Amino acid sequence: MSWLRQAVNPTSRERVPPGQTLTTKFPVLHVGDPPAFDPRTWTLKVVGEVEQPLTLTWEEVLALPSITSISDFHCVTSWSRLNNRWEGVAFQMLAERVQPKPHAQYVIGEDDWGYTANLPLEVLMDDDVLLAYKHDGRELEAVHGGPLRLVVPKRYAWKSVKWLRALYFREHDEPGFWEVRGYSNTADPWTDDRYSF
Ligand SMILES: Nc1nc2c(c(=O)[nH]1)N[C@H]1C(S)=C(S)[C@@H](COP(=O)(O)O)O[C@H]1N2
Ligand SMILES: [Mo]
Repeated sequence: MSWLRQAVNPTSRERVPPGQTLTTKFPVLHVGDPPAFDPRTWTLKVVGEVEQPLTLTWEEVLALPSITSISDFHCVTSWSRLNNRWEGVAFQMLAERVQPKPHAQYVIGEDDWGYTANLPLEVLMDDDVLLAYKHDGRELEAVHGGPLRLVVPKRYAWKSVKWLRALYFREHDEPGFWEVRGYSNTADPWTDDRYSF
């Protein structure tokens, strides 16, 4: 991999967690097929243990203030892609709108098909977490989760739900699609925290 080492600066090497290998490509990884997207009927539900539940249309999502965040992406199958430029809606801002109840400790993200991933609310409140509709300056492709995906850079990428349609705020934790299949609940790349057994 020496050619790749040369392509990145030393600081970048320090950004690769244990057991990960850098790629400059953008691999596509998911179960199933990208769902069809109809902007006239698509909605995003932000519901559960919140004071102000929200159902947003595609137009309403685009009308929200947007942020750009550059972050690294680590898949548990061992590839990492640095410096992804994500653009979309900050999770922090959405949380401010819906106002989580004090006992809301967890959030489950869900796609069109029922793929889910769970995270503590605290993890999602990081300022690099967003609901992205653009990647590296271009509209997010369907294969990468377009029209809208969750991006949680500090956790393995399976937590970054593509084709996001709902965020459920919960009092209790609820393991998601990969978590019930043996992947780690916490999924921290820096501690090589891949499996739960
Ligand atoms: N809805 C949904 N989101 C998903 C997945 C999936 O199967 N379905 N796979 C996850 C996994 S394992 C990874 S590594 C990333 C891959 O994102 P990418 O295909 O854009 O690289 O999406 C995550 N989000
Ligand atoms: Mo992954």
